[in-house]
Amino acid sequence: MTNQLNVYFNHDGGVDDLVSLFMLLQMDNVKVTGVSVIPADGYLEPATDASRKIIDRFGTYSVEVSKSNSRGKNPFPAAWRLHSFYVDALPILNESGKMEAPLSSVPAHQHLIEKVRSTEGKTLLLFTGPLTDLARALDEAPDIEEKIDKLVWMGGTFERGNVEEPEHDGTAEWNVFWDPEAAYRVWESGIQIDLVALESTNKVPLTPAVRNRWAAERRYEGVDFLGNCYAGCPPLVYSETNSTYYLWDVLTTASVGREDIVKKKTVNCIVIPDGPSQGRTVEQADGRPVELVYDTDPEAFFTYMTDLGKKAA
Ligand code: AGV
Ligand code: CA
Repeated sequence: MTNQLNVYFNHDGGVDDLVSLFMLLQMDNVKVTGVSVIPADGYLEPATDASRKIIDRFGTYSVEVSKSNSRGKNPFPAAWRLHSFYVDALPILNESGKMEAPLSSVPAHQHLIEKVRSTEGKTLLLFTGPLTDLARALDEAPDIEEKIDKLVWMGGTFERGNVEEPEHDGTAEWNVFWDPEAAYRVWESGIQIDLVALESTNKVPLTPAVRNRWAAERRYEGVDFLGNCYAGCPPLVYSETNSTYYLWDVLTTASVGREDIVKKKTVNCIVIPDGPSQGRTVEQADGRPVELVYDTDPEAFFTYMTDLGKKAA
């Protein structure tokens, strides 16, 4: 296949992280060069195993998976992290009784360095959890910067945050909050950043209507898989709660395969590394530029997602 984008994917084991992996593997214009798992919004073992099983069941080529040994500053609620066990246990991922996708012997940040260096041409980095492994990779191997096409990251917001924790003022998005210093470090690099912030992901909540759409087409095994994954997540019905699920990471991943479904604008901003607003992204004239993904077309997005689900065999 010509014109394929090399994509290295680091995720943190949430339902939408694992669904993102499933989607990436269906994209004709993407070649996944490696996957790594950081135990932020999930637990390391089930999130790694689920990743390998998704590659085995729905991928068409071999992809190596690496475990991160990074730890964050502000842990995710256990109730959210437990979703990783649920996806890992889905019967469709366990039918073969085998796990064949190779497991790397090096931790995620070194795996990233290894894959970026050994891949011909540039690599796009897709991150749907905190940036800890990238910050560590840049500290250890600054040379990789020139081989990175750009970073597409689900993180940040310039509106209301989604962190509701004691000792925090609620202005941050969780992936920044888990390790604010890592985001601060990446902001100091010269890498182009596409920031898929809450501004756009707020437009793609999980709703009963979306679920019904997948249910109606569950005769496709890939669409049935999507429905089953999201069966464990609370949808948006009356009003938002702290557990309401959005398709945060899936929108981020879809923006890699189909740039036309999102709108971007350049924003100069900084990351607050500590204190009660830690993890907040703030617009500032002398801050570093990022491409803020501030809007999407939800209908085009859900159609693209479901079509990829139909494609999976
Ligand atoms: O802030 C969004 C990030 C995304 O990478 N994660 C979930 C997505 O994988 C954290 C998060 C915020 N609210 C949540 C989250 C919720 N209600 N349930 C689970 N995770
Ligand atoms: Ca995530």
